[in-house]
Amino acid sequence: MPSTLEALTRWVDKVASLTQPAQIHWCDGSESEYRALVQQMLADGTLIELNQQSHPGCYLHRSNPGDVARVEHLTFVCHARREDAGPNNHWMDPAEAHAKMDALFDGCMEGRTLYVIPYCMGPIDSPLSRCGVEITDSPYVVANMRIMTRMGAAALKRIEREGTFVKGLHSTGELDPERRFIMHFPEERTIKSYGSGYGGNALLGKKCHALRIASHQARDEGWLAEHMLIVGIENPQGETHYIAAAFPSACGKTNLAMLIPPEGYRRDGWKVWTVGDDICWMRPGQDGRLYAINPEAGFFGVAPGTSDSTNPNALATVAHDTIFTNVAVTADNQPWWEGLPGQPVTDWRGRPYDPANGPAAHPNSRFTVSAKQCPTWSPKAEDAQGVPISAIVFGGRRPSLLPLVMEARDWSHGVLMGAAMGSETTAAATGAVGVLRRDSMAMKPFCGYHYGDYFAHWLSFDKAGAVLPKVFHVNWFRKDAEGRFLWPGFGENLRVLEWMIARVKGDAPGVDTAIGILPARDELNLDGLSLTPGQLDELLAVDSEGWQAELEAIGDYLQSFEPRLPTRLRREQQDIATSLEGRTAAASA
Ligand code: TSX
Ligand code: MN
Repeated sequence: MPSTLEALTRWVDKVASLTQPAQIHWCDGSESEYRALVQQMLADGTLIELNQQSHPGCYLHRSNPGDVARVEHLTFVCHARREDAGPNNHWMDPAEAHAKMDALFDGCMEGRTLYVIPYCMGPIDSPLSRCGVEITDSPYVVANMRIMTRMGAAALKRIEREGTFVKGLHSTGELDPERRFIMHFPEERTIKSYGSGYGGNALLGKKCHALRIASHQARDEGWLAEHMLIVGIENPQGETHYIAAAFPSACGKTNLAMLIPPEGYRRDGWKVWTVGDDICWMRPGQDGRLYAINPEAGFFGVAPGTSDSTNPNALATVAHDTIFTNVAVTADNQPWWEGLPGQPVTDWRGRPYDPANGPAAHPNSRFTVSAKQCPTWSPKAEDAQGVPISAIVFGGRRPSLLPLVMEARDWSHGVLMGAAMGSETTAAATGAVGVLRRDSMAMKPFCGYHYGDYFAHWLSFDKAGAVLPKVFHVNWFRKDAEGRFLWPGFGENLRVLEWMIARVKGDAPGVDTAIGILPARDELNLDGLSLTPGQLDELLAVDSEGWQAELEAIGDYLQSFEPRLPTRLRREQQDIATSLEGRTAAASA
């Protein structure tokens, strides 16, 4: 039987004969390799040096202006059977997709270097980790992958030992939006991405591998690959509870992962530990609890809005050794984006800043930085066993109806909460503002198979011997009748997390309602907040009529996953609808 290394070499040879590179470079992940790549990119203009006094080791990359975001309409999941992709994915026949991609890759690396990037998603020695190899012709991708994954010699050794890896092939191509595709072949554990240099489309370890391919592999192997942050909350007694949380975009996941406790909590000894800000892989351990790792080694975060008031930890993290993409720069060549003090002189495209051209930094501009630089980086983040998860949190941007926090009665109710979640669109998103977009478990763009099957997989964790986390839904974005945010959010969210932990420990009775368990008025610590009793009532109210309409809308949404919708989920939705009708009838009787 040929060794894994031979199989890998054969694949590299095959790709090289298709793409015709001038040379092949096997990445070892060393510091010297990284430095040489940076020098080469500075020389050819791919990177621009930033102010090395204020930002040592920081560089700016300006992408092609037409290549600044993920491209969902060009992202495909290629299962043998169309039905397996589900209504939540674009599907293409695998043979057709391979033919289409191989035609694009034909000769595309002529005169360029083909880089072979062995990488490990998760701590090198963790049984929860999985490896991959990305082939790319982009040195920018190599540099980013070195920050975002465990890349190089150690990963290659694990691949040799383990015998399996996800194959990812990427070329920046000619950046023609008409010739750009991100193809996933879950059954072959293969990714082919052409025509984009943007992070989510090109750093194949992240969304493509760790979510789309891994979600499918996780179902086969009995674990979960989720779009969740992981945060540890240490109380004054020194106990740490780990929380995994899923939010749609623009809800502040990175901010929650790096939360700074309010003054009084800090004084009392509360601490927050960051384990991950985007992806969570978890599976049941020997004791029946779910154990989680962050498969990533860095943060690929949105820059605009990151400031000393929203996320001081992130700002400290990116003060050195960071690659910035599509941010603006100041007169003294410091990186700049909307939300920071000071002034931009050059916008993200390299033009003199003119407000008439829109924001100075691209709204999707990013920082790529090693997680080790985060002041609150958890020592447990490198633990091979992962961290035990006490609570799973779902959330969304919901200006009305959804309370600040509610707890699911049991696991299947929790799965319904996750399936029903969504956000109202903000000005930043394309399309209409204030429209509710459902985004089950925040996985709409990332679930590599049929959502109905995915819900069934979630439900399957509720079995004998399981010690499952409690499930919650939060809404930091509730507004009053005048359109003002009711909840201060940010660090103050720790007050809500504290209640969750009290629930986990059996220290808060809560109030049972038709939609779940809510905090009793005196169970939330509001010391030092200027919240009025009326505002608290609004945040924790259950509007029966509003909820009846919501349950009907959830029912319609679930219907779209038939015939694969688990009956348990349908029953859960019907039970709550019935309970609401009963309570409304009782109230008006
Ligand atoms: O990240 C946010 N979080 C989570 C923080 C741990 N944001 C920013 C969202 C965009 C990425 C929030 N915005 C949060 C929040 O909890 N809440 C809000 C809404 C809000 C905005 C401003 C204020 C209060 C609430 N107050 C003042 O500006 C003074
Ligand atoms: Mn994400």
